[in-house]
Amino acid sequence: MKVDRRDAKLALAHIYVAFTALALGGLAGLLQTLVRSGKFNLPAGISYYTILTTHGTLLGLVLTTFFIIGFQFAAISRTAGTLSDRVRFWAWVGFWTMTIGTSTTVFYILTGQASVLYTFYAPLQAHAGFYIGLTLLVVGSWISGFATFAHYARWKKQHPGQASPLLTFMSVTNMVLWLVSTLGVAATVLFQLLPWSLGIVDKVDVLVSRTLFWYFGHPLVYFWLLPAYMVWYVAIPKIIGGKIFSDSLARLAFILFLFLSIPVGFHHQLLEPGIKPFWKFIQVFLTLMVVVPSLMTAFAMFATFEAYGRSKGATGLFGWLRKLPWGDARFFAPFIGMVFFIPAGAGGIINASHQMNQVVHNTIWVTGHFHLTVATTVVLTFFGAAYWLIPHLSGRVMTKAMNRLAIIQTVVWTIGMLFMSGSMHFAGLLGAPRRSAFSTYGNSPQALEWIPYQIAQAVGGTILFIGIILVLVIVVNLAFFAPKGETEFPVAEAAEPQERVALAMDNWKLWIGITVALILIAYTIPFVDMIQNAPPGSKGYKLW
Ligand code: HAS
Ligand code: CU
Repeated sequence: MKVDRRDAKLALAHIYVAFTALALGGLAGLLQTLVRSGKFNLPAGISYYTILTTHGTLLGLVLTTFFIIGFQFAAISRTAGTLSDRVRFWAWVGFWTMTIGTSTTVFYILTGQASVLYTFYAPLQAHAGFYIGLTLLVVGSWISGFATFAHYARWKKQHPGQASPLLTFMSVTNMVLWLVSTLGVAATVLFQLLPWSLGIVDKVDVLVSRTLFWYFGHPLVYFWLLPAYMVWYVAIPKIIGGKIFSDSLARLAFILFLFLSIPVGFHHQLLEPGIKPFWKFIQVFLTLMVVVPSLMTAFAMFATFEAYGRSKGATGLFGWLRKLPWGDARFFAPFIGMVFFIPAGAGGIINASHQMNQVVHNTIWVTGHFHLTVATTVVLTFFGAAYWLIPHLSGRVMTKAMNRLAIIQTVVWTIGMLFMSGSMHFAGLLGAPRRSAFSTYGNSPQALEWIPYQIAQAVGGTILFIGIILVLVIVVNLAFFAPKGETEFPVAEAAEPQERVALAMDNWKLWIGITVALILIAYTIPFVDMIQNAPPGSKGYKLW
């Protein structure tokens, strides 16, 4: 099926911004690992924290949000029909709002006025322009969210009694998750951080602002993960020539993410005072529940691969592995992402276990954890998707040479990340802090133990930077230079379509109702506690 040119342009615009962010953010990442190796100093008095904020914001918040929204517009256009002119118009308004917001934020970061890292924890205080830019980024994404809902509503109206297409259902779920969770970050920015940075108030309640941040910060990581799961559930089976193991299981997993992603933010605050252990316990329990839909996904992936392999005559426990299309980068890159998610998820469960969190919290172990989850599982899946999505949108085809380069890119990424994330995990267990520049802490024996691992991180970071250059070469080729032709947006069929179950799952009132109820249970009492027992608040600090 040919894509509508106007929809293609919309999705491509998002993807161009995403990969521009990858280029700049990746360079910042390289510089950071070099600084932390102790062998390199930044020129011209540039602060390590400026570079760290650039890296985290551009890759964690900009690359992801733009790629995801671009991908989802392409996905709903592919599965629920060409966008209406009105939806497309609002989608462009969302795009430009996000882009202006991003440019504003990046300006204040690069000019050294907002070195507050991507989590912008109070009492670190950035220039107001940083928060205003972020607000525009979020507001723009809301506009895109409502454009997505409008497209879905139109499809439902035109197809009474039919279940929504799976990818459209998934995109809607992800945008509902995003809308409900960004309310937290919008609240802290608009009511706390912005007035405080403008000097309208001079004190900020740190615990309240961090709590509102993590109300958003955890679902944020699932907002990144769910589009990767869309690729795994829907595109990968088609690419290998198989079927979706179960359409209903996939929908159920997504709904469980909607329920359980938000009421778990305290697992980032386990070591913060001011929250009663009981509420931390409740949220840790819910965190362990949100592991379930990922385990369901693992099960479904294994089932898809095995069913396909056996249909091709594979025998034995792992015979199906040999039947998979290893030479196809559209499969290989996401598959490596899946393999990495096994240790990454195990690390997450360690983090969530209260007692073990005391060992790893605020150490570079956590940085290792999220370089496996988001910077490998999610990002390799996005790269794998880009290898068909970009030519699909640009009206071109990927050549054999580019496919080979993409396989090499995946291998380079794997090696780089094994070095970098591996040594982060080890150094974290030895107590090396995260979020800090190079220091030997007065040649303390413990700090000297970390240095070999920091050098290994710089080796990994350098290899990863080569990986970034390779993927940028491929992306530019696919967008502008590859031979003209048609590339499909792969959408697999379900092995056993269950239309009635799927239709019953288009029940948004119930899903949003349960989501809100769980949030109220997990947050109301501890939040009221925080407000009632609030300390006097803190003035702002600029420590860089
Ligand atoms: Fe996390 C911190 C707990 C998942 C990202 N996490 C972070 C931070 C980020 C992040 C960015 O409880 C740092 C935030 C900051 O700056 O402070 N995380 C979890 C748990 C999970 C989890 C329980 N995290 C993610 C994902 C992320 C992400 C996904 C991004 C995309 N995380 C934590 C906690 C902290 C934390 C604490 C705070 C730490 C602290 O103290 O600060 C779970 O959702 C993980 C479940 C996943 C699985 C894996 C299932 C495996 C699958 C693959 C199947 C493979 C196949 C191929 C089929 C159980 C689906 C196999 C083929 C073969 C041949 C083998
Ligand atoms: Cu989390």
